[in-house]
Amino acid sequence: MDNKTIAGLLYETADLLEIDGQDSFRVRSYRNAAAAIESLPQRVADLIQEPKKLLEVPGIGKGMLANLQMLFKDGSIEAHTELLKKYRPSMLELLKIQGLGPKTIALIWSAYQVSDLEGVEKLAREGKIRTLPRMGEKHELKLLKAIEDYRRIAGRFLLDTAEELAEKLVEHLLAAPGVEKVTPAGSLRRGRETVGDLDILVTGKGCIADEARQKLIEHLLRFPGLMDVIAQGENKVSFRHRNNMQVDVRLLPPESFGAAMQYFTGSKAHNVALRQRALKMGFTLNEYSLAKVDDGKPVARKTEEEIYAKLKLDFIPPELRENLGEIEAAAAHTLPALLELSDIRGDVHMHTVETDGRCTIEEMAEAARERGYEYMAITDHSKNLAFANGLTDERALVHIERIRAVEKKMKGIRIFAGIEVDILSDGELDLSDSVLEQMDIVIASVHSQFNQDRATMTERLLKAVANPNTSLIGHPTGRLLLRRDAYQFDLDAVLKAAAEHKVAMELNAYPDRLDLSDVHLRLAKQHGVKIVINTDSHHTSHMEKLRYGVTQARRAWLRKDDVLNTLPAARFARAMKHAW
Ligand code: DGT
Ligand code: CA
Ligand code: CA
Ligand code: ZN
Repeated sequence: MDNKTIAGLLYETADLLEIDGQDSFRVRSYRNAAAAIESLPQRVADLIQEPKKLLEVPGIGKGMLANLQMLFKDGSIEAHTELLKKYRPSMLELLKIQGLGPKTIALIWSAYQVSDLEGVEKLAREGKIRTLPRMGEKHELKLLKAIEDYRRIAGRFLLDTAEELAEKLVEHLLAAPGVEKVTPAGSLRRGRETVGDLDILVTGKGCIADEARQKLIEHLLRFPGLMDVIAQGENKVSFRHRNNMQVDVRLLPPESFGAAMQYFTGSKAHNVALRQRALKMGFTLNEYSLAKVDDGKPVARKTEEEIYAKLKLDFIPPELRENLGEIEAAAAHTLPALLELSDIRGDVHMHTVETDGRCTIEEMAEAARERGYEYMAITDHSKNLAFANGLTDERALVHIERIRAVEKKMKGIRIFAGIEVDILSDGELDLSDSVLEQMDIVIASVHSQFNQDRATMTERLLKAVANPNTSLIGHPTGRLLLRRDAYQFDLDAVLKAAAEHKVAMELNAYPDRLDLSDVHLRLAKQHGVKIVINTDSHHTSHMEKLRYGVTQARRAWLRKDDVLNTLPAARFARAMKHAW
C-alpha cells in the first residue's frame, strides 16, 4: 500500500467522522496524519516495522500509529469500516461534489436519511434543500450545477494517475509465468488528456491453453488494490481498483496480438474509418485480424505495423489515431515527423523556495542538468500572488542577482533568469517595466479573477500579449483538468495577436493542466504561434512530467520546429525576445 492510498483512506475517515458529528479534535487528527503521510519521503509500508520512527513524524501519535498498524494487519481502519457501515459508501461520492462538505452532507442525512448522489439531486430538484438551516435557493441551484459538473467528469482520471496504475499492473502481470508482453491500449496509449478506463492487453504462452489461462487469471486477481471483479470471461477480466478506476484486461494469443493492439488502442472513430478503408480494399478488419473478404484468410495480425502496411498506410503513431486526417496523411505519406521528448533542450518555468516552490535555485538547476538539459529558467511568482509570497520589484531584482550568481558558478547548464508575472485584472503586468526588462524570460499568467466576462478577459489577455516584455503566456486557458473549466475568452483573437507580436504560448505539461490542450495547440499552429513546453515545477521531482506535454504536442501534430525550447540556448534566448 503506498502513501497516497493510506492518506486517501485517512482523509476519507476524517470526512466520515465529521459527517458523524464527532469532535473536531478527532477529525483534525486524521487530516493531519493524512497530510503528513502524503508528504512523507519514506514509505509508511517500510516504516511500519519501526514504530519509533513513525511516531517521530509530526501528526502521527500513538492512536494513529495503532490505526496504521491495524491497516497493515487487516487491510482496513476500524473507524472507516464502521462509519461506512453506518452511512454507506455512496457518502464518499457525495464528498466529491464541489461545495458539498461533510457539514452539509450531515445536515441532509439527519433531515432526510439520504446519502447518495441521485437522492440528493432529487431533493434539490424538489426544493427540499433550500428549507434546511443555513441553506437557500442559491445553494440549491449551485448544488445542482455542481452535480452536473461532477457527472461530466466523474469516472475520468488524469493521465499520470492512469499511467501509474497501468505500470503497476504491467509489472504484476509480467511476473506471471507464460506472459511475454503486457501493453496498455485505449486512451492511455493514445495519450488522451484524461482516461476513462484502462485497457490492458496480455499475450504469451500463458494465454493459450485453458489451464495456463486459468492460472494467469488467478494471478491477476491477486493484484494488490483490486477491489471487485465486474466481469470475468475466458479471455477477459474487468475489475475495479481501489482508486475507483475500471480496468479491462484481455488475454490474447500471440499470433493475433497486433490486430488486438490496433483494435483496442482505438480510437473508435479511427477504427471505423480504418475498417472502411479495409473494406474498400477487399479486407475485413477486426480485433483478430485483417483478412480477405472472399476467403477469410488473414493477411496481417501479428503486429500493427503489418496491418497498416497491408492497408498501404504509413505507420500511424497512437497519439494521432483520432480520425482527424491521419489516415489520409498516412496514405499520402505526409504524416509529420512528430516532436520527441529528446528534442527538448530546456524547461523554463520553475519555482523555488523564494515563492511557492519547495527547492532552491541550485537544487532545481542541478536536477535540470541531471536530466541532460542545455538550459532552464527560474520563474518565480510576482507579488499579486500573495499566498505564494510573490516577488515585489525589489525582491525580484535581488532574486535575479541570485540566479545569475548560481549561473556563474554552475557548469554544464545555462540558467535563465525569469519571472512568472501575474496578468492583473486590467491586463497590466504585476511588476515594473524596468524590472521585467532585465529578465531573460517573462511568462505572463492569469492567476486571479477567472470570472471576468468574455470580452473583459479577452482584452486583458490581448493587453498582456501586446506588452513588449511578455515572452510567453503561461497556462493560457487556466483550466484545471477534472476540476476547473477554462476562463472565458476569445482564444482565436489572442492567438492572432500572439503571432503578430511573436509572443509564444505555453504548453504547461503538468498532468492536471495540459494547457494549451491538443485541440488548442493545433489552432495555435494554424496561427503560426510557437509553443514552449514547460513543467511549472515546484519541486525537482516534477520535472519528469514534461513528457506529458510532449505527448499532447504530438497529439496536436507538432514537430520539433513548432516548439521553441527545442532550440539551442542562444537562439532560444532570442526567441524569448520576440525574435523567432
Ligand atoms: P476511454 O476509456 O473513455 O478513455 O477511451 P478509450 O478509447 O480507451 O475507449 P474504450 O475503453 O471504451 O475502448 C478501448 C478501445 O476499444 C477504443 O479506443 C476502440 C476500441 N473499441 C471499443 N468499442 C468499440 C466499438 O464499438 N467499435 C470499434 N471499432 N472499436 C471499439
Ligand atoms: Ca479505455
Ligand atoms: Ca475499456
Ligand atoms: Zn502559474
